[in-house]
Amino acid sequence: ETCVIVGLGYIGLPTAVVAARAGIRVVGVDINPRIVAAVNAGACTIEEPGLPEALADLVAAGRISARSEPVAGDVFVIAVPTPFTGGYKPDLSYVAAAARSIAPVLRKGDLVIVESTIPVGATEQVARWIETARPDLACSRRGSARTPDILVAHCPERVLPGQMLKELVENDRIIGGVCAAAGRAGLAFYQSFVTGNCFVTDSRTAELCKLSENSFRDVNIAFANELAEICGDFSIDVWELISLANRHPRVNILNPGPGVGGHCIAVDPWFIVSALGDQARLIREARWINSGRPRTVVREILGKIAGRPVGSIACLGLAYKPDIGDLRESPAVEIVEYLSSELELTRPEIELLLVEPFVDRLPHELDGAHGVRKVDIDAALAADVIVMLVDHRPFYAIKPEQLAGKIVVDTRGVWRRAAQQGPGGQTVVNRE
Ligand code: SAJ
Repeated sequence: ETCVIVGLGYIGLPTAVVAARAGIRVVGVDINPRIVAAVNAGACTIEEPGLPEALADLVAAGRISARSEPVAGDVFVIAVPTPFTGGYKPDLSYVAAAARSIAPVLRKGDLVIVESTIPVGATEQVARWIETARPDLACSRRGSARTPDILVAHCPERVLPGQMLKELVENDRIIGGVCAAAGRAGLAFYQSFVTGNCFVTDSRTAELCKLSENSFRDVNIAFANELAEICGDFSIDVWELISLANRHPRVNILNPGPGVGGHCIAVDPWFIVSALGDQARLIREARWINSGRPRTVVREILGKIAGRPVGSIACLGLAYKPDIGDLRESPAVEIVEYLSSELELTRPEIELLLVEPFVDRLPHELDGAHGVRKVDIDAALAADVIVMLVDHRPFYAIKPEQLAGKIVVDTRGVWRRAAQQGPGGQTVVNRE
């Protein structure tokens, strides 16, 4: 069996590895010739633990190869980005281009799976795009009981960056066929390398299922962020509040923070809101709350330094979440951008010291930003103001004593959470 994976990015490349490990012959396709050349040389182009070694072995063994144009195969997996355009509408142009690029090589009986996150109805649209390009082949039709020439299904990825190789195999999968036969074919494909349970449904349910999962997380993080803002006004410590509320057996409040980053949770809810905003009021509001967090953090920093002599501000962390070097849609980067432009206008003498142990150089968003400089943890600790933006493991080594006399803005509650475990935290009255 040959599987052609279109898009060798964050999902396509690790999927190629787990499929190849299961004995499937994998041909990866990418429009970027640099990625094609790198993969064929066994070099990994994305950051993910365990991936470089696994990829190098499988390429050397001839089980994965890459090219710029699709070739004939049995299963085609589309794993290209679906960004959003200006009006928060999903941009399906990469998915459309991928569908059209495989159309010429499709043969009767082939299965086409869209893994990219897409709005409701888009898998049916993929079937129509293929049919327009190949009028000689009948594609899956919604609700049809007949087995078409080309089977089209949606199987959203749901892996957590940092744990992809494990989660791609162990997580349960939802397989949505445009028609029933496509669902059955998709099931057989995923069962060949997934050890988690595979559930078959229709393509629309699978599409909304993926969007709902990430919206669920976004709404819950927004709840925590809203509590943080309420607590600020009442002078209550939100971390203590949440840890106490979570002592209730049916309450599990997430962590507030500087905002929600990454390429999924901050994007996918818009795919629902842009289609049906009037029905998706809670999801829309959560998005506004979370995307407003970086500005709130900058206001807090500016408020704390107002009228005080400050030479430098250290920002700890730039990644979108702990212990990885992924800066996509990172609220920490956004905070540094805002802060640097505010300081340029009002306090141009203040230097911004940026610490990010998981990347070698600053992201291009910060090219030319006023007063910024990348430093290590020790140099950062000399700053007058310390802003904790990402709770990377190396930052936990910083002791509260090292912060004495400094202005501290801790958006992740790192030092607050540590303090709660020691004296001065909550009083536990043991009734036994
Ligand atoms: N965050 C908080 N507070 C929390 C938890 C997270 O502020 O209590 C922030 C993080 O700091 C980060 C953002 O939310 O900026 C998102 O991080 P995450 O770890 O929650 O999720 P992602 O974006 O890395 O991956 C998500 C996952 N989806 C869910 O957990 C429902 C993953 O399973 C999906 O595969 C992935 O999106 C995706 O590709 O859609």
